Amino acid sequence: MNIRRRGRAAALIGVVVWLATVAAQDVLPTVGRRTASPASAPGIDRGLRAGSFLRAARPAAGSRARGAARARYVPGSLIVKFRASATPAARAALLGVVDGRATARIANAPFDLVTLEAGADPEAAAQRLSAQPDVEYAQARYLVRPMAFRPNDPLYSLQWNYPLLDMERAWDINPGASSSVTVAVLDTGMAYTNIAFDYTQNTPQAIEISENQTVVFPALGTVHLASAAAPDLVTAGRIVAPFDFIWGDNSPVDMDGHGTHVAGTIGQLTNNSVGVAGMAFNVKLMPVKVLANFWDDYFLSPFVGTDDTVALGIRYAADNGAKVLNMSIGREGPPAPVVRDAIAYAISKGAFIAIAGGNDFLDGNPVPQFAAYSTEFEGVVSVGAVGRDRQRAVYSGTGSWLELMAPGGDVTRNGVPGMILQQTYDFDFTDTFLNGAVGFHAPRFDVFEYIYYEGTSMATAHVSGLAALLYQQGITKPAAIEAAMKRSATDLGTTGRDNEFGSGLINPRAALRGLGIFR
Ligand SMILES: [Ca+2]
Ligand SMILES: [Ca+2]
Ligand SMILES: [Ca+2]
Repeated sequence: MNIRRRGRAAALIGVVVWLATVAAQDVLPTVGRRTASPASAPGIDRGLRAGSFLRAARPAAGSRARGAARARYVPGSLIVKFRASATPAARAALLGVVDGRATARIANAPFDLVTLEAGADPEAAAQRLSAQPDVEYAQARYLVRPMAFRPNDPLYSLQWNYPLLDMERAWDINPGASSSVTVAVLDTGMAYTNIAFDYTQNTPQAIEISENQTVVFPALGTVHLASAAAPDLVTAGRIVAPFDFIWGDNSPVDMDGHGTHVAGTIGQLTNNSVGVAGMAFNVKLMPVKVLANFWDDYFLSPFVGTDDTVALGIRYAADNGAKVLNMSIGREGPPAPVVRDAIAYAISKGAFIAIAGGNDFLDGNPVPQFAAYSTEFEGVVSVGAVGRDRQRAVYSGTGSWLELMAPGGDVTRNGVPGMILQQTYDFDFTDTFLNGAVGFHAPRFDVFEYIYYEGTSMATAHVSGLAALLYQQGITKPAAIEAAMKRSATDLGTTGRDNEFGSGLINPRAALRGLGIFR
């Protein structure tokens, strides 16, 4: 019997997936998975998580028709530019054409403002004046509004994390980066394609599902597991160079949901009238699976997620053109020189790396690997989490290694709506092991929902998204990206850099506007 310890935290709360410690590394299994069919049916989108989680009862503020019932122009007034040849007498005569009462010349402006009789239609009056030979143009005084990009995604109003970062005005400067930028997501995989595998397990498996709790799960035999692309994440051309360092092939199917949730915050399809929004919604995504979770363990994946798989993933991503690497992963314990080496390599290849700062503040606040390396490298940033009140999330680790903050959510202070909403698997269909051996059955990886997670994992995804925006804007050196983020960050806590908030909360708009200084 094969006993594996798992570092998985509560399924509902997408805390950092700590690397599992392996009791004994197994030889490559003769069972495992094999491709059953290249494609399965498209994913099923079950919408916002129901039950104990917040329902989408309120209409999304962003779905209201913008400006529908609002005045389009200032009543009773017009803008007119008279031709230079028009005499004062001619100008006065023209007022009569529109029942105008007076004109006012604006200092240093080549046009006049004409006051109309109350109730006059400025558009009709403008049309009449424009037809006059002494008038170059006439128009109503149309109201101008901020062009802040507000995504039409129906659940956007539940994503407090983007307004907290002033993303609507940041997207005005750079709307979601572009497909020229690839972000690698080193995680539990990603729901990136429609594919099915046969998995075989003929032996009961003893698996530690939480600390000091090991359950013997019955053998499922050979099962046909359908996986699907997350409907609000994947579109044609979105995915590049997927690879799986847990199964040793190029099918990094997410068998957990964490990686898919993280990928959503980085690049969820946005303004597509579906679901939620993401930070850098035009980037390409590279799923790189470096972590195993329950189902990988149960079906005896050849690798389980250790420092070496992480190192391989980092090198692979850098070698295959990813310019931003998201590492919402970590562990506590001794340093990982093999990962440090890989980080240095990735930077030398021009890749920026964001690493989760760890969720164990309340559990002794250990130094998180691999975030601890961030202060050694310009171009690697460690990320802590704030809630919607900008306070440090209670779980978010602190220390001299901490560099920047981003929204990660805090259920303890702000409730479930204070967590980070994204699309990933409906865990009712994946976590059939939650009740132990009772009711244990094969999972489905093709049923999706919008669900709240919290953690420095979620915070890290925002930093990766901002890195992609900066890269596309022309700040391409990893060190320059880090410098731009730090110099533009909003200081929190005690004045200046501190161990609780690092350099502060990322400020995407300010970072994007800092071009030229940091380029
Ligand atoms: Ca969407
Ligand atoms: Ca750094
Ligand atoms: Ca501070």
